[in-house]
Amino acid sequence: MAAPGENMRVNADRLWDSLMEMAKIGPGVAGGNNRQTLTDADAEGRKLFKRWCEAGGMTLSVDKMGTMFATRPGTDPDALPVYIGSHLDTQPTGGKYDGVLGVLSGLEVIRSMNDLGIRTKHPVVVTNWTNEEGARFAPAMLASGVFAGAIDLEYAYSRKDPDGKTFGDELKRIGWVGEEEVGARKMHAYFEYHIEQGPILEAENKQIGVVTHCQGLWWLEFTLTGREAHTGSTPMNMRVNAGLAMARIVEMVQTVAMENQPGCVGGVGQMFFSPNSRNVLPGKVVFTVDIRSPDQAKLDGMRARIEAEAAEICEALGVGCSVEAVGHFDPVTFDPTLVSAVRKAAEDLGYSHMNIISGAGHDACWAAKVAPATMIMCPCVGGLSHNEAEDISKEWASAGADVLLRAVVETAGIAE
Ligand code: HGY
Ligand code: MN
Ligand code: MN
Repeated sequence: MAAPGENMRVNADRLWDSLMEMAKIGPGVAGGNNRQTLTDADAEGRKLFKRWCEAGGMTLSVDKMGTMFATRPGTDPDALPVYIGSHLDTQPTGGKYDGVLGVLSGLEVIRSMNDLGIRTKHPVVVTNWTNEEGARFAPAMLASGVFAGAIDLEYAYSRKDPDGKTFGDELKRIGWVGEEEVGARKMHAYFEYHIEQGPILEAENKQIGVVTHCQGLWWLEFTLTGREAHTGSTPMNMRVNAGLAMARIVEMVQTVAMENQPGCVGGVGQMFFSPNSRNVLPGKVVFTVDIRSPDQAKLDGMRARIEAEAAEICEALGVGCSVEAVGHFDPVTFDPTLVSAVRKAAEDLGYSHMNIISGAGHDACWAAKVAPATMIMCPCVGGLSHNEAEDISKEWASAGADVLLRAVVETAGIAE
């Protein structure tokens, strides 16, 4: 019998089966998932995760943002827990692995420790953060942002989805308002395992991303006010065309991002026209600009330039323009000790690995504000994510989970 921890690997088949089981909940239309936060599908996924955690001997606690914390006790009840977290909510046309891989790999770490008879000094807690995606209720990483004290609970409860439903009402409707104060619990360390959602690891043929940093983000929500008018009978020189202003701003965002290369991105993923009728010039256009960079000065410089040039574009067209920052976090540097634990685990396991900066935002970015935190990444096919065709291999999935298991056990300490 190997000493506890010697043959420390997860059960790859069991992890894969759990991923495929969860993927059946909130199916998309093209093989992915539409399990948006606080929908009935989200509630069903939560129930399944709760059942699995309890079957694994864990106890569940829920906070006032609905975030789920499943605890496996350690031998030292006074020791702060080591957390493993990510999210079960998906984009409307999401993949089966974004977020879910991290939560279910955390569960697999617990299941594997149970199988291997490993007892740790620090407790280990697996976390499902509410509303990581920010697709239905902006901003992204909402619950972890409240947990880190960066976002106010009442503000979070007030956020509205496109149908005007509030976060607070929807959380109550699905029955997942917990008792626990958000952010009351303290962490010894936080790990998040996630697909890369970009092309680098696959292109470099590396199994493991040792995540050292995450780029920062601004979500700038523009509201442009034009004049509703007939698209046929209104002469061109009489138009107050908010749609044209929006088009010029989207083009300008592209220009600003390209002029700030390398190391930044900018684009628009969502826009609303009102009244959104084919033969009515829009009276109102609302859209969100998403800009990101690992460089703080570049990120903030892009924001300032985009807001200034958008105002000029709108003024020239006589279009009203207001902008609100509806999402933000600064670039993140992850904890060097935990980053080294991840790198050592990959080396001990003989997995190819490289340092990487996360392009996407994650709950780990907020966790890093209140505890030592870091991330592990695995490749994804073609770097594709936020697309139902998002794909990974079972081998990629379990390699990262093996690294997670070893890094967590190393950090939580094997009890004598
Ligand atoms: O937007 C992001 O980076 C994350 O997917 N919520
Ligand atoms: Mn994610
Ligand atoms: Mn995502």
